[in-house]
Amino acid sequence: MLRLFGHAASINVRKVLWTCEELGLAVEREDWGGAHRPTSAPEFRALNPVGLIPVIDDAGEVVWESNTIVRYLAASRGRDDLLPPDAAGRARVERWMDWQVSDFNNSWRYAFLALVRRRPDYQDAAQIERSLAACAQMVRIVDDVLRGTSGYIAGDAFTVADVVIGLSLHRWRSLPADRPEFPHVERYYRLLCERDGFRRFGRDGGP
Ligand SMILES: N[C@@H](CCC(=O)N[C@@H](CS)C(=O)NCC(=O)O)C(=O)O
Repeated sequence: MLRLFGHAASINVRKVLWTCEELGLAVEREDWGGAHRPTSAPEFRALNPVGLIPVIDDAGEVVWESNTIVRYLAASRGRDDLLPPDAAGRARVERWMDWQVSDFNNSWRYAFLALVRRRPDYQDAAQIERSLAACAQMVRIVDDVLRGTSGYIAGDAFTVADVVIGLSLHRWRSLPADRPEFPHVERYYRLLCERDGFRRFGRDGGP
């Protein structure tokens, strides 16, 4: 069975769990990272030299980096609907995934650690405001794009890009702060809520 290393409060672990749900894959998860077993342990470093969760072991194939894992799972199971096999189709999906893991994630990080995780080392009011403003700017971009699609972030059909963008939007919506309203994002969120995987690992899976 597919093994997944990482605790389930992590947004990056939940990307993998949601993808497994889309694929109908059984997964055996072990708690690592956060308050669980430390990722500095030598047996964890042997799996992932950069010491971050999630990591998977798929019958001996070890993969780390959440978006890479998501792509690997879709491609290895032949799910061309979730990740097109041609270069142009892939690029239309992957660009959103790269943007999510870099710009979008980094925008909400400070505010999330301050306001949701309540980390004492993340309580600088000016940085919280900057983070909220930067994140709103990212969500506005998504809203503008969704206005022009009839469904999902990369077009008319659900793809793995929606897994990672959907979870980031969920995090944005969980920030206890004044947030601008984005009607197309709200419509998209309701659409994602029709999927078991998003309900389990997004909407009901914690902030
Ligand atoms: N770019 C990496 C980021 C992974 C990451 O930051 N993981 C965090 C949890 S979300 C982590 O391992 N933190 C250390 C820990 O939990 O002990 C990915 O997408 O997989």
